Amino acid sequence: NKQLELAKKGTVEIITIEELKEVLKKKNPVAYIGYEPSGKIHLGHLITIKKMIDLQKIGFKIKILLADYHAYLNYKGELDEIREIAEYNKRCFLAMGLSKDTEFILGSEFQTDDDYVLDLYRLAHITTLNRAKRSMSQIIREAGEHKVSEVLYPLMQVIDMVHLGVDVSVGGMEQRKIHMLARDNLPKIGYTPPVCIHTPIIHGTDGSEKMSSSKGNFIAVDDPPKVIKDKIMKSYCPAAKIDGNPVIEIAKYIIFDENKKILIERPEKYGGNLEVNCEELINLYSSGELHPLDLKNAVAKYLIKILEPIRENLTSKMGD
Ligand code: IYR
Repeated sequence: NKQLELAKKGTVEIITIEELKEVLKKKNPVAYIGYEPSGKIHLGHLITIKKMIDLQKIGFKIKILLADYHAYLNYKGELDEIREIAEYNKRCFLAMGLSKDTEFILGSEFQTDDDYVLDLYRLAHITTLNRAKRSMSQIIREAGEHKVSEVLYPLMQVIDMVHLGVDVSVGGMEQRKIHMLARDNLPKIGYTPPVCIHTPIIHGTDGSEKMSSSKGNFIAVDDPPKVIKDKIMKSYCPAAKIDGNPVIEIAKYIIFDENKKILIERPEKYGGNLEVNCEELINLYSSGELHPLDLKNAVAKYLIKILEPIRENLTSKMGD
């Protein structure tokens, strides 16, 4: 089945495939993803938006939640600043190629509705503090003392799924524990949880756990070519190492998502040019036959090409 193949492409896991098959039979299935508005939209966001575009292509209606209250609860700033950033994020997401009928929703448009809040209390009633806290381990902003907002956040994310009427919820692997909380606890308050699709997380250019706008270890979708090249050249990229190597991840999740094969240009004395698919690249690199510098040059070249239309879109629409 072509639809299912496209839905699966590049994902880490789908919970569950059987349920997804059922959802695909529906007339107007809905898929959603939420983002805390962020000053920089980077390759981590791009991986998930590309998945939303895949789902859009196979007939899903797409809802993008600009989670302003969530960002506020996670100490990302004051509400008015966050909403301004949300506007910019919406332009970035559209520039990445989502179609015009994508629906953008601010969390604050519905997250204080009476029935939303009542469901939040019902979920709070049955969810242990421990589980709510654990679900935030990869999402919470590093801070000193733990605040109640930390447990409000995941409960709201779970209630979002039912109040936005979604069949599928998409997120990076860091969202997994919140999704599992939804899968386990929504049925206890009378709701059917959505199918969960998880995409890979990309490491920061410094090799740290994830690319994050607050850590300055990202490549933004609107970085100019020179900046992209510079950031790739300075990226953590240990020879012969695949795991946790952000340059390899960019190749695997972004470049090979759009190209079957890539051309690696090398001087004759270092072995000359190579044309490789993803598997071949990974084999060559892990055997040490491909030097980090040659890998970086190729990745920078292709990444610049992929990001160019997004940047063009954004800058030409400036001031609209
Ligand atoms: N937890 C997400 C933001 C978020 C996602 C969904 I899906 C929501 O319903 C609400 C918030 C993040 O880490 O950015």
